[in-house]
Amino acid sequence: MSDAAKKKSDTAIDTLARKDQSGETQELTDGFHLIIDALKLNGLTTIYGVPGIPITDFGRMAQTSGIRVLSFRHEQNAGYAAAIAGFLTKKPGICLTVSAPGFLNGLTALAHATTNCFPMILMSGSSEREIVDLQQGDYEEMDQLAIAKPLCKAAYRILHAEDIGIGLARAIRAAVSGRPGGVYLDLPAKLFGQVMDAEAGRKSLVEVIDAAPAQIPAPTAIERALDVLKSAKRPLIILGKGAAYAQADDAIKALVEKSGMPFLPMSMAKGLLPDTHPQCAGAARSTVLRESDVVMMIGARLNWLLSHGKGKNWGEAPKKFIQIDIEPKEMDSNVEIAAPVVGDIGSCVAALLEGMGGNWQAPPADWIDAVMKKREDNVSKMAPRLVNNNVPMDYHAALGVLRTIIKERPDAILVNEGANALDFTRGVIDMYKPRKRLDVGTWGVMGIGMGQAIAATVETGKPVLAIEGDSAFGFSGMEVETICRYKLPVCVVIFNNNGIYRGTDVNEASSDPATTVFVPGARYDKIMEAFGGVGVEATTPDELKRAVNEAMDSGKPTLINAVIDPAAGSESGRIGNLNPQSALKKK
Ligand code: OXT
Ligand code: ADP
Ligand code: MG
Repeated sequence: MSDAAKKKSDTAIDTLARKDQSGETQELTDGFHLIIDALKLNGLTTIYGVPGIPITDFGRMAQTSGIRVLSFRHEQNAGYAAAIAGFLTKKPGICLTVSAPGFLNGLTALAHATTNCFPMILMSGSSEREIVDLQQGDYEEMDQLAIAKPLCKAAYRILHAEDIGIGLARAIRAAVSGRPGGVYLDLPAKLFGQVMDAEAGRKSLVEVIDAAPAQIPAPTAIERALDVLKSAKRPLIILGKGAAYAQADDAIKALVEKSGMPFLPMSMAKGLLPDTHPQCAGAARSTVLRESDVVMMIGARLNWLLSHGKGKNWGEAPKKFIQIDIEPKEMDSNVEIAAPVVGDIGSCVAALLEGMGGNWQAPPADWIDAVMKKREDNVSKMAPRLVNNNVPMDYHAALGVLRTIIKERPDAILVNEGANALDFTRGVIDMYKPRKRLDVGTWGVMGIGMGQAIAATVETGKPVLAIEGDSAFGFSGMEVETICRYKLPVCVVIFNNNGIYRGTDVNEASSDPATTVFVPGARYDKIMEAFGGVGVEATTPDELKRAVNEAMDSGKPTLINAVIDPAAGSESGRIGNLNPQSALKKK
């Protein structure tokens, strides 16, 4: 028997028994158990969700059968957890919701997963097809499949118990193969209770073989890319979160080091090589974008985060782009790509390394010197700001101590959202290891915080430090109860500046507060205490340092309300230029 066949026949499916007409006992299974067995067979052993009709019993049975089921307070947070679980593990993260409203709550996260190229499966219970299709007003009636379709990579509905194996196999393949993304799986209530012969059920399950097959680049594409690289006088490598996702860490490090080229990590690619690496150009960002002549993108898109590869941020110098991506349609999406390399990053990087041979010429010294000089200038400009004693604290004072804590604990996972709270943290806190920085991603979405924090520790066993703007935290704040309930080693630091961007806006027109301000002096730490966690208020860098170190040492759920000067931030952080009013002012 092959290993796969053995695993399948060993799958301990919970069965029911009934006597047939001749008095023989027949072993039976049902939809509930077949879904559980199909998940386990494919190594999907964690579910993030919210219970309710028609999936409550399914959650209970899954938990009984050894699947870890984490119940959240809101499906969107469970969805963000599943999405980041996909990023961290390269397996689809599973989110489980009830019908219509629960499904819709999960849908934002599914769209986010698709946008960010994270594999995820949203499994939602749904109402009776016959009633939904005739629009007769069923409980939570909604044509969920039709609604999900445009927001994900693929959407499937399973109507019959015998199709569960195939249905789940299709969902897994769609989520992880090629460019990863979100998949919707519609599970009508009636499916769960459908009964079938246990042996036939067992045989109907599918263990997906080679779910994300290697995609080997064409040798001509590799040659072309190497020719362009060789012609470079001022080369740059940009590492994106696709490179972090690919888990080809050693090969990427070898390529960067062999090339001798400066590299710029996108936000979630920080740490793929340490930010302190001599070739890291993170602190010379504008210089390398503006001055480079050849740019090799590895798992990064030329979208808004890279000014679409054109315009003033990219300077006057003509540029040639090499792009490594698994998605052929990504090429030429914004500017011409001189050397497209289509394939999976592991295979592409390995082929490039081989093609570079033993004596690759390092880039001209004047280019490396110019980049390093800019980097050192920026680093030394920032240094004094990180040790200031302003009262109340500004972002830099608070981040100065958190930066040291991450340096001392490079295995901890940093979750980060907000505007100023995001942008300053990204710049100040160096990362040392791959996939340790998780944040708002391609959409800049607020609300990923607690879901990501929960999944990050559940999936990796590592402690989490979540640095949150006070507004950002509010989108998922109720999940601190979830963190306490599951006793997770998560330390949340809220940069509390009394509002969105700043806490200083005033509404001159009425007694209502301005639209961007919150209750001044709010004590977010008390929320954590309400659920048995540790709450601390920190007004100085020393207090902050002590509280975070204690939390990281103890592993106890902790929330620190770090009081930040309400005037310290700026509108929209570093992307204020995207506000329409700011564009108008420029005209
Ligand atoms: O080279 P130069 O000289 O230019 O310098 C650069 C680097 O070289 C240098 N640097 C360094 N110097 C020294 N040392 C080191 N180590 C170093 N590293 C870098 O620093 C500069 C800057 O570098 P950076 O940051 O790399 O470069 P830059 O130019 O900023 O990069 C451009 C971008 C675009 C790549 C970058 O800015 C980026 O990644 N931005 C992401 C921005 C983003 O996604 N923001 C979130 C969305 S904002 C807004 O939409 C918000 N909302 C609305 C909303 C959202 N989003 N979602 C939902 C569901 N609903 C509503 C809301 C409600 S934010 C928000 C809440 C905000 O309030 P909070 O209370 O939460 O937060 P606070 O603002 O704190 O109050
Ligand atoms: P960033 O925001 O960090 O710039 P993006 O999300 O824009 O990153 O880009 C990630 C890119 O990585 C996507 O275009 C995606 O197709 C690609 N990608 C993801 N996984 C792989 C992989 N294993 N091999 C090749 N490309 C990948
Ligand atoms: Mg704020």
